[in-house]
Amino acid sequence: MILFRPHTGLLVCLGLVLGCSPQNKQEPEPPNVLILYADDLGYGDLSSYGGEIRTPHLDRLAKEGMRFTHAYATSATCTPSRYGLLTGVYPWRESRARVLPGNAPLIIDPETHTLADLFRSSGYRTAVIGKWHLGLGADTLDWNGLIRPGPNDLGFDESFILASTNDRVPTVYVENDRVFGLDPADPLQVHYRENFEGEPTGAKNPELLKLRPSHGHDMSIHNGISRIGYMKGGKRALWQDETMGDTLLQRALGFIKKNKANPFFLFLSFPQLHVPRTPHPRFEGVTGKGPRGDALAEMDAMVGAVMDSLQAWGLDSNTLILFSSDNGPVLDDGYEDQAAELVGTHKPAGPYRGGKYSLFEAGTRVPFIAYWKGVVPRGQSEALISQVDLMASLGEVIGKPSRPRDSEPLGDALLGRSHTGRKNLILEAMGRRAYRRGNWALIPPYPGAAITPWGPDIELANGDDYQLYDLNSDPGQTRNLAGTLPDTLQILRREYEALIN
Ligand code: NG6
Ligand code: CA
Repeated sequence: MILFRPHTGLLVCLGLVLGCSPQNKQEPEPPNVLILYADDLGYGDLSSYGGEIRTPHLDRLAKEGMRFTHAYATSATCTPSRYGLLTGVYPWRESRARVLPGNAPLIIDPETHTLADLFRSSGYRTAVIGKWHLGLGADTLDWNGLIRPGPNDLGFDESFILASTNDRVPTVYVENDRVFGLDPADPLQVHYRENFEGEPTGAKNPELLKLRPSHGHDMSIHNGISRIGYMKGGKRALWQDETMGDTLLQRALGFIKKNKANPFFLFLSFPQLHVPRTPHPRFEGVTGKGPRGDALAEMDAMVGAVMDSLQAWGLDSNTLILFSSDNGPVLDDGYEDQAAELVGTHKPAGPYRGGKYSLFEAGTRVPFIAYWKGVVPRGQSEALISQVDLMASLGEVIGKPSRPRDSEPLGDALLGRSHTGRKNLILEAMGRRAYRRGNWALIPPYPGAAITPWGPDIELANGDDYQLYDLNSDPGQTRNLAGTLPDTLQILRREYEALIN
């Protein structure tokens, strides 16, 4: 049971946590909510989750807040995970929720009640800053005009976003439905099948590259890095990869500062650790693990700067911070940045098998931290929770009930007051699904390659037969019990079929 309930849009007694009795109506403000969302960060990447790279700021959140060990992204890739997080609906219900090209239309219907709508309708100012990757515009999209629908049609009052990913064109920021910094005299053109005449590409002009692709990523070149897709023009608007962290941090702090005196919801969606990994030069070499490690150090420093500012502005005891990642880890995701060569004994996936793209645990089992000074107790929670639950759960926390189709109200678990999570969960990876219930992981048979047929060498969990794993005794999913436990297999299959149909 959540302890909050709304009164004229605000909250009532925090009960035991603040030491007041239910009769004693001390009335704290509803929390600001900050979702810090990493890209391609694995379960084992943070030092607080066993990693070797120093992440002191995120570790502080984990140590002083609730560190979840059984939390999941809804998918093993980005677009579907973000879809699940923002809508509270499993992404496998939406056929367009797959890794999108940079010129794809928006895949969330503006009529949908989103996480941002939830906050906005409760009187919060809302913003998304950073990676978007849910599509923009409708069928025809002119990058030189108003780019709608977009985040501002989905409940965000403000947006400053990467149009798609940092490895896809166009390499520009979009601020409130317009390409940021665009010179109308130099229009921006984007195409995903054909190059524009006379424009260099990574494939034809490797001499122009400072970072070489290892697979794909050999089309238009910007800043010495070739990307996915073709673009032309818009020169003044093109971002600088190395200052992206600083730019986004500055935007995030600006938004928070502006809203110091009123409730706010910020979805700060980091481009880090996605390829191309281009940390600012002041982070180059700090981890000894190459750009992937250094990008993580940079993101951690950004989190530190946000925390410091919250404290300086007196907002740290009034802000719920949630940190997680959109999918599991990948080393070589398309550029020769030495991620695999330099990883050493650091285990980005922790004890889990697979990685980004995989139906094995490492695809979707991600770090998840809840921090709210003075409210969320310190500790560790084994509650089973998915990012799809954030809508219903945060609805409880701010006293605004909301029940999208797949979102479970786990507000008490989210705030560390209960360690009971959901009973079961459907996971998704590149159009395939798996079932998780308690300690059981069920993976239906899928034809196809065992290992990513392109570069990253990740086990996808495809196979001819059902796979059944006991994650308690075998977190690394090495012993398939489907043959030895036919009754359990039957029961789980039936549950799974009922849930997906
Ligand atoms: C893949 C890209 C990969 C990454 C991924 C999306 C190639 C060969 N690989 O298609 O580099 O961009 O899409 O990542 O192009 S995600 O985190 O946004 O889902
Ligand atoms: Ca991702």
